[in-house]
Amino acid sequence: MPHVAPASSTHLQASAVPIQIPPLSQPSSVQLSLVVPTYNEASSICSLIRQLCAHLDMILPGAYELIVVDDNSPDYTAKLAQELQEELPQLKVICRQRERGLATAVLRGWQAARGEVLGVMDGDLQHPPEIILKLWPAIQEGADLVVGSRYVGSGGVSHWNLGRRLVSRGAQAIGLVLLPGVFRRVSDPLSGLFLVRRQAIAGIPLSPKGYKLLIEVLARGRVTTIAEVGYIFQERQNGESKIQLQTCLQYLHHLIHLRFSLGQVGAFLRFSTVGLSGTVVDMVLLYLLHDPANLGWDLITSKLIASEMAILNNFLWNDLWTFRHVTRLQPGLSNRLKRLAKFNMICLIGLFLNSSLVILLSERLGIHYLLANLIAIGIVVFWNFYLNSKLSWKSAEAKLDPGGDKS
Ligand SMILES: Nc1nc2c(ncn2[C@@H]2O[C@H](COP(=O)(O)OP(=O)(O)OP(=O)(O)O)[C@@H](O)[C@H]2O)c(=O)[nH]1
Ligand SMILES: [Mg+2]
Repeated sequence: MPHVAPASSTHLQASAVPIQIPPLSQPSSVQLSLVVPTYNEASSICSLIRQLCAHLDMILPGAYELIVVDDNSPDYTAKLAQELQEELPQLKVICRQRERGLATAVLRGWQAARGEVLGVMDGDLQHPPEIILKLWPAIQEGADLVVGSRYVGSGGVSHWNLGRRLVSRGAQAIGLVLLPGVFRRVSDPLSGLFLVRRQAIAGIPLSPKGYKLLIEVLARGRVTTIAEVGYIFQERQNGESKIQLQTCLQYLHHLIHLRFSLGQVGAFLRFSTVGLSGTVVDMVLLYLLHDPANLGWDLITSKLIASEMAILNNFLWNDLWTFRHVTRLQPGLSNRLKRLAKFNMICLIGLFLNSSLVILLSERLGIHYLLANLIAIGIVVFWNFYLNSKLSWKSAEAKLDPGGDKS
Protein backbone atom coordinates (compact mmCIF):
# COMPACT_ATOMS: atom_id res chain seq x y z
CA MET A 1 0.00 0.00 0.00
CA PRO A 2 1.36 3.47 -0.78
CA HIS A 3 2.36 5.80 1.98
CA VAL A 4 -0.34 8.28 3.01
CA ALA A 5 0.38 11.85 2.01
CA PRO A 6 0.01 14.48 4.72
CA ALA A 7 -3.32 16.29 4.58
CA SER A 8 -3.18 20.01 3.94
CA SER A 9 -2.16 21.64 7.19
CA THR A 10 -0.69 24.95 6.15
CA HIS A 11 -2.85 26.98 8.53
CA LEU A 12 -2.11 24.80 11.52
CA GLN A 13 0.40 25.86 14.12
CA ALA A 14 3.70 24.14 14.55
CA SER A 15 4.04 21.64 17.36
CA ALA A 16 4.57 24.27 20.02
CA VAL A 17 2.07 24.16 22.89
CA PRO A 18 -0.07 25.79 24.23
CA ILE A 19 -2.53 25.57 21.37
CA GLN A 20 -5.39 28.00 20.80
CA ILE A 21 -8.65 27.39 18.99
CA PRO A 22 -9.50 30.40 16.81
CA PRO A 23 -12.95 32.01 16.93
CA LEU A 24 -14.90 31.67 13.68
CA SER A 25 -13.86 34.48 11.32
CA GLN A 26 -17.14 34.29 9.39
CA PRO A 27 -20.51 32.65 9.97
CA SER A 28 -20.42 28.97 9.12
CA SER A 29 -23.08 26.55 8.00
CA VAL A 30 -21.27 23.83 9.93
CA GLN A 31 -22.79 23.44 13.37
CA LEU A 32 -20.79 20.48 14.62
CA SER A 33 -17.19 19.46 13.94
CA LEU A 34 -16.52 16.05 15.43
CA VAL A 35 -12.88 15.01 15.64
CA VAL A 36 -11.86 11.36 15.71
CA PRO A 37 -8.22 10.85 16.78
CA THR A 38 -6.70 7.65 15.47
CA TYR A 39 -3.55 5.66 15.75
CA ASN A 40 -3.63 2.19 14.17
CA GLU A 41 -7.41 1.94 14.00
CA ALA A 42 -7.60 0.47 10.48
CA SER A 43 -9.96 -2.25 11.65
CA SER A 44 -12.63 0.13 12.92
CA ILE A 45 -12.27 3.51 11.25
CA CYS A 46 -14.44 2.91 8.18
CA SER A 47 -17.27 1.34 10.14
CA LEU A 48 -17.16 4.18 12.67
CA ILE A 49 -17.22 6.89 9.98
CA ARG A 50 -20.16 5.28 8.18
CA GLN A 51 -22.15 4.85 11.39
CA LEU A 52 -21.47 8.41 12.52
CA CYS A 53 -22.46 9.86 9.16
CA ALA A 54 -25.68 7.86 9.13
CA HIS A 55 -26.64 9.21 12.57
CA LEU A 56 -25.54 12.79 11.91
CA ASP A 57 -27.34 12.87 8.55
CA MET A 58 -30.54 12.37 10.51
CA ILE A 59 -30.05 15.18 13.03
CA LEU A 60 -27.72 17.62 11.26
CA PRO A 61 -28.05 17.06 7.51
CA GLY A 62 -25.42 19.12 5.67
CA ALA A 63 -24.42 20.92 8.88
CA TYR A 64 -21.63 18.80 10.32
CA GLU A 65 -18.11 17.67 9.50
CA LEU A 66 -16.07 14.69 10.66
CA ILE A 67 -12.35 15.22 11.05
CA VAL A 68 -10.09 12.20 11.41
CA VAL A 69 -6.70 13.17 12.83
CA ASP A 70 -4.24 10.37 12.39
CA ASP A 71 -0.59 10.34 13.41
CA ASN A 72 0.71 8.59 10.31
CA SER A 73 -0.36 5.17 11.57
CA PRO A 74 1.68 2.33 10.07
CA ASP A 75 -1.54 0.37 9.48
CA TYR A 76 -2.72 3.06 7.00
CA THR A 77 -5.73 4.21 9.00
CA ALA A 78 -5.54 7.65 7.34
CA LYS A 79 -5.43 6.14 3.86
CA LEU A 80 -8.56 4.08 4.54
CA ALA A 81 -10.37 7.17 5.82
CA GLN A 82 -9.23 9.21 2.84
CA GLU A 83 -10.70 6.63 0.49
CA LEU A 84 -14.13 7.46 1.90
CA GLN A 85 -13.79 11.18 1.24
CA GLU A 86 -15.12 11.09 -2.31
CA GLU A 87 -18.29 9.45 -1.12
CA LEU A 88 -18.53 11.55 2.07
CA PRO A 89 -17.62 15.19 1.37
CA GLN A 90 -18.22 16.10 5.02
CA LEU A 91 -15.19 13.99 5.96
CA LYS A 92 -11.75 15.57 6.42
CA VAL A 93 -8.57 13.64 7.12
CA ILE A 94 -5.51 15.20 8.70
CA CYS A 95 -2.37 13.12 8.85
CA ARG A 96 0.28 14.44 11.22
CA GLN A 97 3.80 13.45 10.28
CA ARG A 98 5.93 14.51 13.20
CA GLU A 99 3.56 14.67 16.17
CA ARG A 100 2.05 11.99 18.39
CA GLY A 101 -0.48 12.27 21.17
CA LEU A 102 -4.21 11.98 21.55
CA ALA A 103 -5.08 15.36 23.07
CA THR A 104 -2.92 17.43 20.72
CA ALA A 105 -4.36 15.47 17.77
CA VAL A 106 -7.84 16.55 18.83
CA LEU A 107 -6.73 20.17 19.18
CA ARG A 108 -5.19 20.04 15.70
CA GLY A 109 -8.52 18.83 14.41
CA TRP A 110 -10.37 21.61 16.22
CA GLN A 111 -7.97 24.20 14.81
CA ALA A 112 -8.98 23.12 11.33
CA ALA A 113 -12.68 22.87 12.23
CA ARG A 114 -15.41 25.21 10.97
CA GLY A 115 -18.15 24.21 13.39
CA GLU A 116 -19.65 26.26 16.19
CA VAL A 117 -19.59 23.17 18.36
CA LEU A 118 -16.46 21.03 18.61
CA GLY A 119 -16.42 17.41 19.69
CA VAL A 120 -14.32 14.32 20.11
CA MET A 121 -15.01 10.60 19.90
CA ASP A 122 -12.56 7.67 19.95
CA GLY A 123 -11.83 5.90 16.68
CA ASP A 124 -12.00 2.34 18.00
CA LEU A 125 -15.80 2.05 18.42
CA GLN A 126 -15.51 1.94 22.21
CA HIS A 127 -17.67 5.06 22.24
CA PRO A 128 -20.94 3.86 20.68
CA PRO A 129 -21.50 6.11 17.63
CA GLU A 130 -25.26 6.36 18.29
CA ILE A 131 -24.56 8.29 21.51
CA ILE A 132 -24.17 11.37 19.31
CA LEU A 133 -27.98 11.34 19.03
CA LYS A 134 -28.14 12.08 22.78
CA LEU A 135 -25.15 14.40 23.05
CA TRP A 136 -26.31 16.85 20.39
CA PRO A 137 -29.74 17.61 21.93
CA ALA A 138 -28.03 18.59 25.20
CA ILE A 139 -26.06 21.23 23.30
CA GLN A 140 -29.24 22.40 21.61
CA GLU A 141 -30.80 22.84 25.04
CA GLY A 142 -28.07 25.32 25.90
CA ALA A 143 -25.19 23.42 27.49
CA ASP A 144 -21.68 24.83 26.90
CA LEU A 145 -20.30 21.35 27.36
CA VAL A 146 -21.89 17.92 27.20
CA VAL A 147 -19.88 15.00 28.50
CA GLY A 148 -20.42 11.34 27.66
CA SER A 149 -20.13 9.77 31.10
CA ARG A 150 -19.57 6.20 32.24
CA TYR A 151 -20.77 7.14 35.71
CA VAL A 152 -24.24 8.68 35.37
CA GLY A 153 -27.62 7.22 34.58
CA SER A 154 -27.35 4.32 32.19
CA GLY A 155 -23.57 4.73 31.88
CA GLY A 156 -21.00 2.06 32.66
CA VAL A 157 -17.99 0.08 31.54
CA SER A 158 -18.56 -3.26 29.86
CA HIS A 159 -16.21 -5.97 31.08
CA TRP A 160 -13.37 -4.18 32.75
CA ASN A 161 -11.47 -6.38 35.17
CA LEU A 162 -10.90 -5.24 38.73
CA GLY A 163 -7.40 -3.97 37.91
CA ARG A 164 -8.61 -1.67 35.14
CA ARG A 165 -11.47 -0.39 37.29
CA LEU A 166 -9.05 0.34 40.13
CA VAL A 167 -6.63 2.18 37.82
CA SER A 168 -9.45 4.29 36.39
CA ARG A 169 -10.96 5.13 39.79
CA GLY A 170 -7.49 5.68 41.27
CA ALA A 171 -6.66 8.17 38.51
CA GLN A 172 -9.90 9.97 39.23
CA ALA A 173 -9.21 9.99 42.98
CA ILE A 174 -5.77 11.55 42.45
CA GLY A 175 -7.42 14.18 40.27
CA LEU A 176 -9.99 14.90 42.96
CA VAL A 177 -7.26 15.49 45.50
CA LEU A 178 -5.09 17.65 43.26
CA LEU A 179 -7.81 19.53 41.39
CA PRO A 180 -11.07 19.22 43.32
CA GLY A 181 -12.59 22.28 41.63
CA VAL A 182 -12.08 20.70 38.23
CA PHE A 183 -12.84 17.06 38.98
CA ARG A 184 -16.03 17.76 40.92
CA ARG A 185 -17.61 19.51 37.96
CA VAL A 186 -18.57 16.27 36.21
CA SER A 187 -19.00 12.61 37.12
CA ASP A 188 -16.48 11.43 34.50
CA PRO A 189 -13.73 14.05 34.07
CA LEU A 190 -11.49 11.48 32.36
CA SER A 191 -13.99 10.87 29.57
CA GLY A 192 -12.72 11.13 26.02
CA LEU A 193 -16.22 11.74 24.65
CA PHE A 194 -17.64 15.26 24.73
CA LEU A 195 -18.93 18.25 22.77
CA VAL A 196 -18.04 21.83 23.67
CA ARG A 197 -19.13 25.16 22.26
CA ARG A 198 -16.29 26.83 20.37
CA GLN A 199 -16.93 30.11 22.19
CA ALA A 200 -16.17 28.36 25.50
CA ILE A 201 -12.57 27.68 24.50
CA ALA A 202 -11.75 30.01 21.59
CA GLY A 203 -8.62 32.05 22.21
CA ILE A 204 -7.73 30.26 25.43
CA PRO A 205 -4.26 28.66 25.45
CA LEU A 206 -4.66 24.92 26.10
CA SER A 207 -1.71 22.75 27.14
CA PRO A 208 -2.89 19.16 27.45
CA LYS A 209 -0.33 16.46 28.06
CA GLY A 210 -1.23 12.94 26.96
CA TYR A 211 -4.82 11.77 26.83
CA LYS A 212 -7.07 13.87 29.00
CA LEU A 213 -8.26 16.89 27.09
CA LEU A 214 -11.53 17.22 29.00
CA ILE A 215 -9.84 18.27 32.24
CA GLU A 216 -8.05 21.02 30.32
CA VAL A 217 -11.37 22.24 28.91
CA LEU A 218 -13.05 22.05 32.33
CA ALA A 219 -10.18 23.86 34.02
CA ARG A 220 -9.49 26.64 31.56
CA GLY A 221 -12.61 26.97 29.41
CA ARG A 222 -15.43 29.48 29.80
CA VAL A 223 -17.72 26.61 30.63
CA THR A 224 -20.73 27.53 32.72
CA THR A 225 -23.44 25.05 31.85
CA ILE A 226 -22.61 21.37 31.74
CA ALA A 227 -24.76 18.39 30.77
CA GLU A 228 -23.88 14.72 31.14
CA VAL A 229 -25.15 11.78 29.16
CA GLY A 230 -24.56 8.22 30.32
CA TYR A 231 -23.05 5.68 27.90
CA ILE A 232 -21.52 2.23 28.10
CA PHE A 233 -17.82 2.18 27.29
CA GLN A 234 -17.60 -0.80 24.91
CA GLU A 235 -14.94 -3.50 24.90
CA ARG A 236 -12.27 -2.98 22.28
CA GLN A 237 -13.11 -5.43 19.45
CA ASN A 238 -10.02 -4.89 17.28
CA GLY A 239 -6.65 -3.24 17.39
CA GLU A 240 -4.67 -2.46 20.53
CA SER A 241 -4.86 0.02 23.33
CA LYS A 242 -2.29 2.81 23.09
CA ILE A 243 -2.20 3.36 26.83
CA GLN A 244 1.29 2.82 28.23
CA LEU A 245 3.15 3.64 31.42
CA GLN A 246 4.15 6.89 29.71
CA THR A 247 0.45 7.79 29.37
CA CYS A 248 0.03 7.49 33.14
CA LEU A 249 3.10 9.63 33.79
CA GLN A 250 1.84 12.23 31.32
CA TYR A 251 -1.45 12.25 33.20
CA LEU A 252 0.29 13.00 36.51
CA HIS A 253 2.41 15.66 34.82
CA HIS A 254 -0.73 17.22 33.39
CA LEU A 255 -2.46 17.32 36.80
CA ILE A 256 0.56 18.88 38.49
CA HIS A 257 0.98 21.41 35.70
CA LEU A 258 -2.68 22.39 35.96
CA ARG A 259 -2.46 22.57 39.75
CA PHE A 260 0.31 25.15 39.52
CA SER A 261 -1.06 27.15 36.64
CA LEU A 262 -4.54 27.33 38.18
CA GLY A 263 -3.24 28.11 41.64
CA GLN A 264 -4.45 31.19 43.45
CA VAL A 265 -0.90 32.53 43.75
CA GLY A 266 -1.28 34.98 40.85
CA ALA A 267 -4.68 36.19 42.04
CA PHE A 268 -3.34 36.63 45.58
CA LEU A 269 -0.40 38.72 44.36
CA ARG A 270 -2.75 40.91 42.33
CA PHE A 271 -5.08 41.21 45.33
CA SER A 272 -2.18 42.31 47.55
CA THR A 273 -1.00 44.87 44.96
CA VAL A 274 -4.51 46.29 44.79
CA GLY A 275 -4.54 46.38 48.60
CA LEU A 276 -1.37 48.52 48.53
CA SER A 277 -2.96 50.94 46.06
CA GLY A 278 -5.95 51.18 48.43
CA THR A 279 -3.65 52.10 51.31
CA VAL A 280 -2.26 54.97 49.24
CA VAL A 281 -5.79 56.19 48.41
CA ASP A 282 -6.75 55.97 52.09
CA MET A 283 -3.65 57.89 53.29
CA VAL A 284 -3.86 60.64 50.68
CA LEU A 285 -7.59 61.21 51.22
CA LEU A 286 -7.22 61.21 54.99
CA TYR A 287 -4.54 63.85 54.67
CA LEU A 288 -6.60 65.97 52.28
CA LEU A 289 -9.78 65.77 54.36
CA HIS A 290 -8.44 65.92 57.92
CA ASP A 291 -5.24 67.93 57.84
CA PRO A 292 -5.74 71.53 59.06
CA ALA A 293 -3.69 72.70 56.10
CA ASN A 294 -6.40 71.25 53.83
CA LEU A 295 -10.15 70.77 54.65
CA GLY A 296 -9.63 70.19 58.34
CA TRP A 297 -12.68 67.92 58.79
CA ASP A 298 -13.01 65.82 61.96
CA LEU A 299 -11.05 62.59 62.13
CA ILE A 300 -13.93 60.10 62.16
CA THR A 301 -15.73 61.59 59.14
CA SER A 302 -12.45 61.92 57.24
CA LYS A 303 -11.38 58.36 58.05
CA LEU A 304 -14.78 56.89 57.10
CA ILE A 305 -14.78 58.65 53.73
CA ALA A 306 -11.13 57.76 53.07
CA SER A 307 -11.72 54.09 53.95
CA GLU A 308 -14.84 53.82 51.81
CA MET A 309 -13.06 55.39 48.83
CA ALA A 310 -10.17 52.95 49.32
CA ILE A 311 -12.66 50.07 49.40
CA LEU A 312 -14.22 51.34 46.15
CA ASN A 313 -10.78 51.68 44.57
CA ASN A 314 -9.88 48.13 45.61
CA PHE A 315 -13.17 46.75 44.43
CA LEU A 316 -12.85 48.22 40.96
CA TRP A 317 -9.30 46.97 40.45
CA ASN A 318 -10.13 43.52 41.82
CA ASP A 319 -13.22 43.31 39.65
CA LEU A 320 -11.46 44.45 36.48
CA TRP A 321 -8.09 42.79 37.05
CA THR A 322 -7.56 40.42 40.00
CA PHE A 323 -10.62 38.27 39.40
CA ARG A 324 -11.24 38.98 35.71
CA HIS A 325 -11.39 35.22 35.02
CA VAL A 326 -14.53 35.12 37.17
CA THR A 327 -16.15 38.45 36.29
CA ARG A 328 -16.18 37.68 32.57
CA LEU A 329 -18.53 34.78 33.40
CA GLN A 330 -20.83 37.09 35.38
CA PRO A 331 -21.28 40.26 33.31
CA GLY A 332 -23.80 43.04 33.95
CA LEU A 333 -24.26 45.91 36.37
CA SER A 334 -26.47 44.01 38.82
CA ASN A 335 -23.84 41.26 39.22
CA ARG A 336 -21.19 43.93 39.76
CA LEU A 337 -23.28 45.67 42.42
CA LYS A 338 -23.83 42.35 44.22
CA ARG A 339 -20.08 41.73 44.25
CA LEU A 340 -19.50 45.26 45.53
CA ALA A 341 -21.96 44.75 48.40
CA LYS A 342 -20.25 41.49 49.44
CA PHE A 343 -16.78 43.01 49.10
CA ASN A 344 -17.76 46.02 51.19
CA MET A 345 -19.20 43.80 53.91
CA ILE A 346 -16.13 41.54 54.00
CA CYS A 347 -13.79 44.55 54.13
CA LEU A 348 -15.72 46.07 57.03
CA ILE A 349 -15.51 42.80 58.95
CA GLY A 350 -11.81 42.74 58.04
CA LEU A 351 -11.41 46.24 59.47
CA PHE A 352 -13.03 45.15 62.73
CA LEU A 353 -10.84 42.05 62.81
CA ASN A 354 -7.76 44.18 62.12
CA SER A 355 -8.46 46.56 65.00
CA SER A 356 -9.26 43.69 67.39
CA LEU A 357 -6.02 41.93 66.49
CA VAL A 358 -3.94 45.05 67.00
CA ILE A 359 -5.44 45.55 70.46
CA LEU A 360 -5.00 41.87 71.33
CA LEU A 361 -1.39 41.67 70.12
CA SER A 362 -0.21 45.00 71.54
CA GLU A 363 -2.16 45.31 74.78
CA ARG A 364 -2.42 41.65 75.83
CA LEU A 365 0.79 40.23 74.35
CA GLY A 366 2.92 43.35 74.67
CA ILE A 367 3.97 43.45 71.01
CA HIS A 368 4.94 46.92 69.73
CA TYR A 369 1.82 48.49 68.20
CA LEU A 370 3.40 49.02 64.76
CA LEU A 371 4.59 45.40 64.59
CA ALA A 372 1.16 44.28 65.86
CA ASN A 373 -0.46 46.35 63.10
CA LEU A 374 1.79 44.72 60.48
CA ILE A 375 0.93 41.20 61.71
CA ALA A 376 -2.77 42.07 61.80
CA ILE A 377 -2.68 43.47 58.26
CA GLY A 378 -0.91 40.29 57.04
CA ILE A 379 -3.54 38.03 58.62
CA VAL A 380 -6.45 40.17 57.44
CA VAL A 381 -5.17 40.26 53.84
CA PHE A 382 -5.32 36.43 53.75
CA TRP A 383 -8.71 36.49 55.41
CA ASN A 384 -10.05 39.08 52.96
CA PHE A 385 -8.62 37.26 49.97
CA TYR A 386 -10.02 33.90 51.05
CA LEU A 387 -13.51 35.18 51.78
CA ASN A 388 -13.70 37.38 48.71
CA SER A 389 -12.56 34.61 46.36
CA LYS A 390 -15.16 32.29 47.94
CA LEU A 391 -18.04 34.78 48.12
CA SER A 392 -17.62 37.95 46.06
CA TRP A 393 -15.86 36.47 43.05
CA LYS A 394 -17.09 32.90 43.26
CA SER A 395 -17.32 31.36 39.81
CA ALA A 396 -20.95 30.56 39.05
CA GLU A 397 -21.69 27.10 37.75
CA ALA A 398 -24.97 25.63 36.69
CA LYS A 399 -25.52 22.08 35.60
CA LEU A 400 -28.11 21.60 32.94
CA ASP A 401 -28.77 18.01 33.86
CA PRO A 402 -27.04 17.03 37.09
CA GLY A 403 -28.61 13.59 37.15
CA GLY A 404 -27.49 12.81 33.65
CA ASP A 405 -29.41 10.79 31.18
CA LYS A 406 -31.55 8.30 32.99
CA SER A 407 -32.88 6.53 29.96
N1 LIG B 1 -3.89 10.75 16.53
C1 LIG B 1 -3.68 10.00 17.62
N2 LIG B 1 -4.66 9.26 18.14
C2 LIG B 1 -4.39 8.50 19.24
C3 LIG B 1 -3.13 8.47 19.85
N3 LIG B 1 -3.18 7.62 20.92
C4 LIG B 1 -4.44 7.15 20.95
N4 LIG B 1 -5.16 7.65 19.93
C5 LIG B 1 -6.56 7.38 19.59
O1 LIG B 1 -7.35 7.84 20.68
C6 LIG B 1 -8.44 6.95 20.92
C7 LIG B 1 -8.35 6.42 22.36
O2 LIG B 1 -7.15 5.69 22.53
P1 LIG B 1 -7.15 4.24 23.22
O3 LIG B 1 -5.77 3.71 23.18
O4 LIG B 1 -8.21 3.43 22.61
O5 LIG B 1 -7.48 4.59 24.72
P2 LIG B 1 -8.66 4.05 25.63
O6 LIG B 1 -9.89 3.83 24.80
O7 LIG B 1 -8.76 4.97 26.77
O8 LIG B 1 -8.09 2.68 26.14
P3 LIG B 1 -8.48 1.18 25.73
O9 LIG B 1 -9.75 0.86 26.44
O10 LIG B 1 -7.35 0.40 26.23
O11 LIG B 1 -8.64 1.14 24.26
C8 LIG B 1 -8.34 5.89 19.85
O12 LIG B 1 -9.13 6.25 18.75
C9 LIG B 1 -6.86 5.91 19.50
O13 LIG B 1 -6.62 5.44 18.18
C10 LIG B 1 -2.09 9.28 19.28
O14 LIG B 1 -0.96 9.31 19.74
N5 LIG B 1 -2.41 10.02 18.17
MG1 LIG C 1 -9.93 2.67 23.23
